[in-house]
Order: sequence, then structure tokens, then C-alpha cells
Amino acid sequence: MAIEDERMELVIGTKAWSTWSMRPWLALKKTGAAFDETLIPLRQENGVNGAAILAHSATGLVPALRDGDVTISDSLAICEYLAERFPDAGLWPTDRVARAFARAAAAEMHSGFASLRGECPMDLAAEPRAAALSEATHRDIRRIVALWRGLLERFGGPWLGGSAWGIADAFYTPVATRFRTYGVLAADFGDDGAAGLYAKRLLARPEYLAWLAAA
Ligand SMILES: N[C@@H](CCC(=O)N[C@@H](CS)C(=O)NCC(=O)O)C(=O)O
Repeated sequence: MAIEDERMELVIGTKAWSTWSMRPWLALKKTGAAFDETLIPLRQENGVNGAAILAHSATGLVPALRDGDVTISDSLAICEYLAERFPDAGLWPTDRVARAFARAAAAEMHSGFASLRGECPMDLAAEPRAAALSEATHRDIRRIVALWRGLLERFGGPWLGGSAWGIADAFYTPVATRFRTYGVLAADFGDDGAAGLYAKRLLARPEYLAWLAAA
């Protein structure tokens, strides 16, 4: 059983690199709940980070959320848990159809876009530069731009599920950082302006700015 009065603990990896850590951290920040953060530096010599993570997370991966005596691994499962634990935080749209599309968008990010993820790793400390990207990464970017445009139009924006920033937006925030770092212009990938502006909005969110300030 979760202990309601105890502060939750989110175990995360290096903030400049760990996109999977960033997503539930942003969602947890949006709830307004006080929480402790345990940061495990990634990419250490001799893989000491692996053993350090295993002490917190049976999967050997960050993020992991500890709530009382409950530990949940996996970014998407943590976000779902937070949405249920904080039903007033608006982490999923209230409209059933918008919620289904927002969930599908988050799931597509969680399981897809392997080329973009591999070729354009998040690096919040990197100077923006124009990168030559493969056709597979171009396909990923075109799909993301089409997905963003479609949801913004369908549910009226300014967020993917409509008026409230939520989990789907948290899931695409690292993509917005990649677009900036690797000089990706949404307009070159089928944007009419809406996706580019959405990426800018993601990077202006207070939750993201709080993460960035400590990266
Ligand atoms: N599907 C998992 C992926 C988690 C994952 O790959 N985490 C990476 C860091 S972003 C990790 O813990 N790697 C182990 C390491 O670098 O030692 C999730 O969504 O949480």
C-alpha cells in the first residue's frame, strides 16, 4: 500500500540525457506534489551506474517511482500511476476520445521513433547545430509533425489532448529538445506552422524549464 503522507521518490538518470526520466518528472511536477529526487549519473566507467540503478529498480533502468512501499518502473507506467493518484492534475484529457488519442500518441513515442532516438540522442548541454540525418530519421520526423498537427487541429490545442498540458505533451518534450539541438525545422517536414509553434510551447513550460535549470 502506498503511504499517502510520505513524499514520493523519483529515481532518474542524468538530466541532460535521460529522456525517459524527464517524462514522468515533468508529469509529477505538474501534479504539484512534493517529491524527492534521486539522481544516478549514467554512462559511468565500469558500468557502476547499472549496479546503482538496480538498487532502486528491478528493471535496471531509470526512471523508477517509489511511493511508500510501492516501486513502479517504466516511464509510461509511472505516468499512468500519477494520473490515477492525482486525478485533478489533468494529466490525461477528460474527454474520452481525446484521452484515447493522447494515450496513443504517448504509446507511439514510448515504442517508436527508433531512428530519431538513435541518431539524435537528447543532449541538453549541446550547442544547436545542423545535422545531416538519415532518411529513416526524416520519416520519423515527418510522422511526428503529422501527429502533432493532427491532434492540435482535432482537439483545438494548445496541447495534444486539447486545453490541458498532459502526459502526451511530456512524452514529446524530449523530441522538441532534439529538434532544437539538431537543427530540425518542422517546416521542412510538412508543418504549416502549428507543429513548430507547439515545439516552442513545450520548451517554454515551467516544468521543462525547472528540469533544464538543473541539467
Ligand atoms: N522503457 C523504459 C526505458 C528506460 C531506459 O531505457 N532508461 C535508460 C536511461 S534513459 C537506462 O536506465 N539505462 C541504463 C543505464 O544507462 O545504465 C521506460 O520507458 O522507462
